[in-house]
Amino acid sequence: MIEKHSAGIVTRMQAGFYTVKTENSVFTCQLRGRLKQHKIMEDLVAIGDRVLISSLDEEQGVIEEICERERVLVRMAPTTRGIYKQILLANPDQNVFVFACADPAPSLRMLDRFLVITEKQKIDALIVANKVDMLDQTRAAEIFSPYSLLGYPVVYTSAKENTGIQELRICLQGKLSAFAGPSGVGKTSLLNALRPGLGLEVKTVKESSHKGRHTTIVRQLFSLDETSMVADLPGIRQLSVWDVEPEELDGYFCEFRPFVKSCQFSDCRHEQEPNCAIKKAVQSGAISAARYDSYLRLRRELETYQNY
Ligand SMILES: Nc1nc2c(ncn2[C@@H]2O[C@H](COP(=O)(O)OP(=O)(O)OP(=O)(O)O)[C@@H](O)[C@H]2O)c(=O)[nH]1
Ligand SMILES: [Mg+2]
Ligand SMILES: [Zn+2]
Repeated sequence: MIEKHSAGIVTRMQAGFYTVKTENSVFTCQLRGRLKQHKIMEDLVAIGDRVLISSLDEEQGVIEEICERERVLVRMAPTTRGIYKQILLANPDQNVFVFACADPAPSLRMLDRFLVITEKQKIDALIVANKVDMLDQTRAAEIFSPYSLLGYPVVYTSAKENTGIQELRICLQGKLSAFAGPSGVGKTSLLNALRPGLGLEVKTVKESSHKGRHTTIVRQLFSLDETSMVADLPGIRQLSVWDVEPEELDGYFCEFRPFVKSCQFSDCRHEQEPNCAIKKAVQSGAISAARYDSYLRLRRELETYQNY
């Protein structure tokens, strides 16, 4: 008997079942037992993974192989049993970090952490400033334009009033993108605006926080057209980075890089050391105080992990 395996991509996962889209069909799959044996502290399969499946019938199959990942959007997730490597999306071409201009107020510290992850993994980043209808344009630009100056593209949108949607659509074309960000910023609403008729559930920030849970709870990939796919991810409350050493952190704050080599000490932590070029750059305004603060906080957090 010839075993017939077909290639596909994981588009959804829930409670041990994976939806796999092959060239001509869609299968609900479970994981072959032997694949479950290793790596208990990380996701074995993630959406975006390319897999080989064998079909049991027209609709059901078994995942036999997981192809090596080119890139990952990954975070360190706190669990009661310790730290866990959570793969938010496998093989993204681009990470889209969605924040609201207001309601909830943008957490730039979280954005800075997302940017560290994307720099470490060498994945292109796009920042979406949604809910522009809630703030005047000048104020929105004050918040987000420092990131354009750092070289990260920013798109201003309102899912509610349909502004900036076409511009965003163009940025997503031909790519597999992750929509990541806090809860309630409008990730799912943007998807609904990008693909009218999708009709995904959204809830007001109040409704969802009353229930103490997020509206989107399943990670899932959606096609916008033949070549463009977006992963709608559940909102993130707190973001910790995976596999970043404290010593390498300054390399992932892109505007720090040109200064780092001018510090007196090669292992400068940019905190209390004399003749620190980073601190001088903060004083002169070449590096913003907010970004420096994000760096310091994350650096201290990473140093505490080292003691585990
Ligand atoms: N004023 C305004 N409200 C918006 C906009 N986009 C989304 N909302 C509202 O914000 C709330 C949250 O939207 P969602 O799309 O569910 O947010 P989400 O980021 O997907 O949230 P999670 O799934 O919990 O991560 C809903 O009440 C939306 O109607 C916008 O551009 N302007
Ligand atoms: Mg959502
Ligand atoms: Zn220094």
